[in-house]
Amino acid sequence: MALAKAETTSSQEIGVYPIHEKSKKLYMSFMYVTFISLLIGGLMGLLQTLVRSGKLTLPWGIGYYQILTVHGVILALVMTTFFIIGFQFSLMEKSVGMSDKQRKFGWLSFWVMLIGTIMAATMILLGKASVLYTFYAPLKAHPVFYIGLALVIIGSWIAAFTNFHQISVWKKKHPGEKTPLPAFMVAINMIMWFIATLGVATAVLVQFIPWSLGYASTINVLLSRTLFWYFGHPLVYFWLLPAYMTWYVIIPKIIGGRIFSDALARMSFVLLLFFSIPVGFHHQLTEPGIHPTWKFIQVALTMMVVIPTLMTAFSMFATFEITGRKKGGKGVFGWMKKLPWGDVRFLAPFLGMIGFIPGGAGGIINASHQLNMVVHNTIWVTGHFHLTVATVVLLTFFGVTYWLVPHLTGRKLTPQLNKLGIIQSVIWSVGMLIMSTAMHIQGLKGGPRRSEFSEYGGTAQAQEWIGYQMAQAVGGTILFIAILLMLYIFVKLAFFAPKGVTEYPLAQEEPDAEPTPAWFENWKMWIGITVALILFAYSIPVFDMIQYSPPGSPPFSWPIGN
Ligand code: HAS
Repeated sequence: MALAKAETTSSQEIGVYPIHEKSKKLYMSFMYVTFISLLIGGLMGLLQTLVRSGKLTLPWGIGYYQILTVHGVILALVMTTFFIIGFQFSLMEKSVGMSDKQRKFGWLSFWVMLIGTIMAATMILLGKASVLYTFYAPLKAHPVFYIGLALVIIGSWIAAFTNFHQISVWKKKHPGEKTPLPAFMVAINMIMWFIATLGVATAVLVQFIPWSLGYASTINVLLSRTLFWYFGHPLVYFWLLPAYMTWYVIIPKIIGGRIFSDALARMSFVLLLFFSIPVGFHHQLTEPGIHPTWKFIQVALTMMVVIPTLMTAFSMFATFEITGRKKGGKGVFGWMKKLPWGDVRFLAPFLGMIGFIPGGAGGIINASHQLNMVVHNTIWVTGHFHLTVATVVLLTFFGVTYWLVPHLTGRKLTPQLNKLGIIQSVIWSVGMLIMSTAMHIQGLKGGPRRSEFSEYGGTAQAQEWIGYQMAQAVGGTILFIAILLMLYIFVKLAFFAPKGVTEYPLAQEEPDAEPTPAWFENWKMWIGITVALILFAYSIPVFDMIQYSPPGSPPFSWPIGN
């Protein structure tokens, strides 16, 4: 059928391709690494809260910063990236298909990332890279740590370009059609990821590796941190966007509804692409050497990134209400009763959405320059990101696990496992509520982040913090119980649950949906605007950092002399 020039087909069947048996092994491999990482990282989290409560001293000379680095790197960088790439590959295969050759590249990306992870993790465990996940200069790690991280990035690029290839092959076979929504979303996330990782890859290859090998005696600290945060903020959206994919295209199907608006979903993803990258300075508001005008500009752009998130919240409410009313819900809130509260595939992500209300509000506080002066480098920030990544994102990923893993292993989520999942989600939420509330309050009282237990010479202010640190240990312990429960459910779904067919729940558009404008397929325009915004926000300050840099720093390592 010929298409009108200004618009593409409105209604399109999504998810028509089956997932090949060979692909299932690949995606499960990503899931195994994810859940092993959850166990290791979670255990380190528990140890940290216990150490900070003053009730535990680490044995065998293990350092606090060593376990903090394992915790951050394994959970924030490894677990998330493996889950996201595995999940995104599955979305891509369902919506645009995957060839044997593309699958081989999928495996290549997996192995490159895994080898990189093992290299970095070994150095951290040997105590040669206690530099935390932000690896701020002038703290220096062993060169193998940086090379390992570079491999993880390269592996993820292989995945990104495989995804782009999948779309381009599909588009050749479907001229004039819009890219299926899940594939469109994956493409946006991977374009953002590729552009963002260019920053951290530059820092690692040009600054850190030569410096750690001794080829360069000093490092430009401000530039390295800026390149890190150029990547570090889009990193948090790289975590969030797969959660949004789930909210937009999976949740409607699970609750028995349809996608609220294909065009709105695409628009929010495009806006997230624009505004996720040129905002890294909101992590560096206290950093000297960056002119306040550029900080102001990047803070203004940060506030813009809130818009697509609020569009997402609006879309979720609309999906819930429309579906609830179609099912007979009456009155102002009667539709809420019609939502499937007993289905863990819905409940876990929903609890994540609730967590985003305080988590997002905290983000806006962080981004407000004056308020940032109060909370920066306090444990408030740790509370913020445990609400966002460890609640919003992770509970959504758990929600995905309940159907994706049995779909891939040919098993079924039994009513008992569903019930256990509900218990898990509630325990997780309670643990996180206790831990992150205590972190937020302690942060407002000046409690620092990234710090071991100390009474700071008996000062009254530090005494005030101890109660909150105890509460964090209670929350951390509850969270660890939830992790063990999640691992039990994962193992059951992977190996022991009864055999059967589990649906891959992809929602469809409303049959009479408004057509999605054709210009959404204008990738050159989206990438062009993104690059223009980045050049605007970063060119002059980065030029200044290079041109007027203070003398660089020699390396420091922890423990001293390491
Ligand atoms: Fe952040 C620090 C600002 C979102 C993660 N952030 C961090 C760090 C991490 C992180 C890991 O401006 C620490 C980095 C480090 O180690 O130093 N953040 C923001 C802002 C947002 C934001 C403005 N952050 C996130 C997300 C993350 C994340 C998402 C992970 C996934 N963040 C900052 C700043 C700092 C920072 C500063 C630096 C602080 C410092 O000084 O160091 C925004 O994107 C937030 C917008 C969100 C909303 C919420 C919308 C609500 C929704 C839920 C709807 C609910 C429904 C259900 C539909 C406005 C979508 C309701 C149903 C019912 C029935 C009620």
